[in-house]
Amino acid sequence: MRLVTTLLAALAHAGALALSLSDARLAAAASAHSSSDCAGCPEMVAIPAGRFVMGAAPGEEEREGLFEDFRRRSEPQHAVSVRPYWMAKHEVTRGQYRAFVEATGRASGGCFMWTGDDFRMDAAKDWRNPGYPQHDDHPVACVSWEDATAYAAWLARKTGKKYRLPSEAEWEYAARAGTTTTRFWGDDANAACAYANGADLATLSHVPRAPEWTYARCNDGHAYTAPVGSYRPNGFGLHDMLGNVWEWTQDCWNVNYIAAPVDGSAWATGDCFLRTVRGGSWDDQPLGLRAAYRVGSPVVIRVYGRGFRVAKDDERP
Ligand SMILES: [Ca+2]
Repeated sequence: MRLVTTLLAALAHAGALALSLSDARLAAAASAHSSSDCAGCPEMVAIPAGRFVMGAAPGEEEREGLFEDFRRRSEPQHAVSVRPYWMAKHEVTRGQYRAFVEATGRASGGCFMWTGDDFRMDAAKDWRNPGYPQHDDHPVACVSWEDATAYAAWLARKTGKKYRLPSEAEWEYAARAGTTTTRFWGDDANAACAYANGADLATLSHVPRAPEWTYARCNDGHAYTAPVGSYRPNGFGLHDMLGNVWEWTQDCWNVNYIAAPVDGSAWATGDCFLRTVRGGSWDDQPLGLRAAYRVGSPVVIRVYGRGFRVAKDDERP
């Protein structure tokens, strides 16, 4: 096992070197191939095919102070090959979600809110009012996996294109954008404020937290959600892959990566009442804003810091 881990670490290092040389080319290619399929549709970025190492590097979870019960869920690291696909440049906004609700009559109602010591359902909250100030250019929150999947299906019907949620592997490949560090900007959680909206000094002044709660020791300017695209993009030209809101993926929940798919497809077996969410949100500690971090959650649950972004099949010849 130690040898395998060492080999994977070496592979990750080699991959970082290879990809760092082509980051500029990849970013240029991505920006040259972004498009939108309709007025009001999400702007989509063409993500090139590639191979990457998925999962947390040995020692990362301990270094980040991840709670014991949550460790080993992003292991073992494993190489994954990904075909070309499209990924939304931004999280789906409240305005985009509103258009979907107005067109389809999609119901909503109730959202899990942080009360200071626990998450509790508040029947009066929903995506229109997640319990904190938002505008239509902020990411939609209080949407379940079922809501997110219905949005993608509506977009597919509307445009004739194959919209869907990203697989978990596609999500992490997009979030890393060729990097092998803990976060796409590096390992330093306290450098987050230029790149991601997480729990920071701004959040600390607005949201009640337990004394042991940690936060980025910088100010990102937003106590709650920020307008999408407020922070620097990653090497693929994608914004907010970490922070702002958690993002649903297609995959059924599995408690670790033993026997995980290695072709970039979604994991269709496991506990499919739970699906994987990624990226962390505006109220998450730095340990939650990591490329490798993953959580499973019931498909029907709406949470005040959780939204999504869409992906699309690449049907270009
Ligand atoms: Ca913040």
